[in-house]
Amino acid sequence: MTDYKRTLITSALPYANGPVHIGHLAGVYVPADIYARYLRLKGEEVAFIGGSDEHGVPITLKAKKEGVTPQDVVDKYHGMIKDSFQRFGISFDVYSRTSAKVHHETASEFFKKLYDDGKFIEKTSEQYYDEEANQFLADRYITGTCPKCGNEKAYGDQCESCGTSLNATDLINPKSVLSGNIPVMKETKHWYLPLDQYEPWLKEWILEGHKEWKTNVYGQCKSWIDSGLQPRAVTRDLDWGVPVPLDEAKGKVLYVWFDAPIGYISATKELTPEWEKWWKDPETKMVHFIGKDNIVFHCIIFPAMLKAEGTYILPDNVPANEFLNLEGDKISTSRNWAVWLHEYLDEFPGKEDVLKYTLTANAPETKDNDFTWKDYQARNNNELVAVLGNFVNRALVLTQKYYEGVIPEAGELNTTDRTTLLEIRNIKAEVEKSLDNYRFREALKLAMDLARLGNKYLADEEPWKVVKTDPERVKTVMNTCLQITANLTIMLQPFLPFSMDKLRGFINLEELNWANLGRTDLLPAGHKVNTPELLFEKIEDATIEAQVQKLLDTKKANEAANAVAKPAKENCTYDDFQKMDIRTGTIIEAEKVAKTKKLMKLKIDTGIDQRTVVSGIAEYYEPEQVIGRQVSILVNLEPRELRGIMSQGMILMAEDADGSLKFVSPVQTVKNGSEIK
Ligand code: B3M
Ligand code: ZN
Repeated sequence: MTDYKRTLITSALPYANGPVHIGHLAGVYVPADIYARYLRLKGEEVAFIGGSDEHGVPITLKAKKEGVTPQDVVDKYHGMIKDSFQRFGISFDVYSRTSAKVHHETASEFFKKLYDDGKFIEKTSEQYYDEEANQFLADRYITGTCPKCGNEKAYGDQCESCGTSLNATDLINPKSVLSGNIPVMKETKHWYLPLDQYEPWLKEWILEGHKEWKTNVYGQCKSWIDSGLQPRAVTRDLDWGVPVPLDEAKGKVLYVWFDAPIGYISATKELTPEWEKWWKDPETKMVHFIGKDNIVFHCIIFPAMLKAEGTYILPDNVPANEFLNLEGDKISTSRNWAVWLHEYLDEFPGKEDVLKYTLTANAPETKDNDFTWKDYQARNNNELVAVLGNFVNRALVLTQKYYEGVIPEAGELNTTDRTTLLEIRNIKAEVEKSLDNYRFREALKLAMDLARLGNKYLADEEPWKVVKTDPERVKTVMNTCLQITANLTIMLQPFLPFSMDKLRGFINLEELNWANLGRTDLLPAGHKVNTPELLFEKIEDATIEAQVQKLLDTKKANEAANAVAKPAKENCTYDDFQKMDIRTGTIIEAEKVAKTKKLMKLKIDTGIDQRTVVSGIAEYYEPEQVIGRQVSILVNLEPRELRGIMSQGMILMAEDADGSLKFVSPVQTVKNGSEIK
């Protein structure tokens, strides 16, 4: 494992067309950060690379929709993403962006080298073209009906309803997103990376050479390779991206998935002039942290690009994660179904580690997993507070109480003390094994075992009782507890960096590297510790309920937005309609009907008379909001008694998608009693 000199850790570059959410964090950034922190703690040389992916069609579409430039869109979200990562404590060594000059140059040179070396094939093909917009239509610029499931809003590259990946020409009734017109076919030339030529090499390199990759990753690679690889176009007809550096390629840019992974290289250049040692020295170990939808790009296409270039190293591992769902539903930016990092940071100040902890404990490492606010609360209250926080708090409070914060001599250890302390080394070895194999949730669980061990030891030894009979023994017990506490600050540092910084503050300990883990003399006798504060606080039900309510509101808003109108009723004759006498009238008095939730008693000036109508609007309006309002009223409806009140007629209301009622009123005031026909 460690015949490497240094580790290059890359994390997928998030698209700068929206903020990051817990799905991104759990899948990519939290595990990558743990890994980077762990290796640094071991004294290894690490470069942890991040940045925003600022190209691609969704960004241009968003810009169009908002009436701004693509650069405006990426400036906004890059700033936002970078800031929230920083606040959350993702310890990038560099966080760059693909609209940076260094990236345009790097990607451009990379393409040129492959071009000059004859690594591409050129192909002219027919693609959809919008004659009104004078533009070739990239996949996302075309919508139409999915041939598989009939969804009418499928994109030219994918149907988001059934998940099928499509070619634009597969769509039934294709339409240009730009003009709404039916696109025509027109010839265009593009450059392709002939992946088929790399098939034998990929088979050897992945299927034979990397059997240790995670099952989900290896399996996806195998199925791609087994189903036969095709040449992939690496250029597009688009005006946003890295221009293709060829005279004959005016108006074309590099395909976003060609330039984005090169972004890792550009970011490294931004980090250090010695970037080449990170990318070209075989003694560098490269690891890509990504989500499962990016596997093919990082395991097949990017390696083929690097191989074609010829001077670069290849990834040693690609520990891709599955997806995190939220309260049982797929996270979705467009449906606003997410916990957004920037909102979390604002709403839960000082609780960065709680989210890291929950996302790691529940990481979608081998299968899709679910984030629920209840689980978040339980992890905090039952694990961080009740186990870890409780242990260190008791250890430190007792040290204050018995020794005014001065660590007592260890004295003579008995077998329990010795086995307890020895266990630190065993746990350390287990945690290392898990981390070295990218099993972060297992590693965290093991690391927390040290806190559990401490708790159990303290509960078994009961120093608060023994102190009355054998104060010498209590010194040994407390010394042991404090050594465990000191070890916890090292072992949990990669997972809970903010909290361990805080804990080290409590015990006046500097940051120690991983090699010190297992030592039982980290805090020498005579060393003074401080009065502790709480390391973690209990999260109350009300806090969780508020978050759940926020999600329920989102769901309701989505349902309302998606609701389809009911089909029309059976036909009626004109005579049927003529029977109804609908007039305009003005509400002149209003009061809620006592002991009902829905009913309001209204007095209406109908132009014919003044009459009483009982209407079911009280859930949506207050009486003072409706007095003076002109409404439509069916005046010849058979009078009927409601709650002892004679109701003479009916006010017409429109029922909105969420079930709420809105008045049907003339746009301009008319004379009361005007017929509606
Ligand atoms: N921006 C896709 C994504 O966020 C893409 C990753 C690029 S990594 C080089 O899923
Ligand atoms: Zn479909």
